[in-house]
Amino acid sequence: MAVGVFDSGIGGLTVLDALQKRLPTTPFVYFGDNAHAPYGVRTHDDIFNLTCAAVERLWAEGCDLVILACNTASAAALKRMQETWLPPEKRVLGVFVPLIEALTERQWGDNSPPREVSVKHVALFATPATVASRAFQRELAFRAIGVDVEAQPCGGVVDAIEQGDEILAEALVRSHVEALKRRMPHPQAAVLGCTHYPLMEKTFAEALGPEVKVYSQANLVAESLADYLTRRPEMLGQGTQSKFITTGDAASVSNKATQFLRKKVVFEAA
Ligand code: DGN
Repeated sequence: MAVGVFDSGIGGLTVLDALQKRLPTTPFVYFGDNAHAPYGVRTHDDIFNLTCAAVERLWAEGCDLVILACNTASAAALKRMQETWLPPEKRVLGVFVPLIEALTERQWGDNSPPREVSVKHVALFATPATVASRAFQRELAFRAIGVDVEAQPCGGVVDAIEQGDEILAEALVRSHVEALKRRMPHPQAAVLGCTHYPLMEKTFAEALGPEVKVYSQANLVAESLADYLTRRPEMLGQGTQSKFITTGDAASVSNKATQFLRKKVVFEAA
């Protein structure tokens, strides 16, 4: 049995990379829905249907546990999947909870009532669909009170990164940070709520200034999954090699992914 990792495209490879480093003997199956990416500008119904289809494909690969590495899917589809669609023997986990647990200094699975936390002003950077879903604020409200969240939809950044246009990506990140700072001049923490943004972490950090703590997801998700698997060892895969599948053109997705991650990645057609 392998652990499934889903993303709308190649961005989730930042999460997979951290997972592989943290859990080197666990096999993963990565599913990139490149034929339908980007998700960030789609309707919630569309994102829900595409994410369910991807998760079913990962079940066919034997993955009873699937991580939605995609923030847009975690934000727009996960709750509905868990409430209306997911059979009890399967698990689908998203990327927001580990991040919010870190931000609110909670242990994994601590479901005690919301309480005051030291961080009061949080900047969220994400795709337009993630921002519109308000999923981050909803999850945060289960755990913390009195936190002011200012969210910035970062249009254009994913496309610029995928096209390898670093200059444009940097300029867009700086202008999104400036736009947010006009509404929240002194955030204490910044959350990078998109798979692609870890690659721009330095630019975000520079534009935000040294007093802002930047939370990037990949390592937090890897730590949280490792913790989850010590509690549910039957979900822990073993034996086989990791595999990469895509709904897009396997050769061009492999090229793009290899460039994106700066190491060789070979995709097969889904
Ligand atoms: N993977 C998406 C996310 O984390 O929000 C970004 C790419 C997209 O589909 N817009």
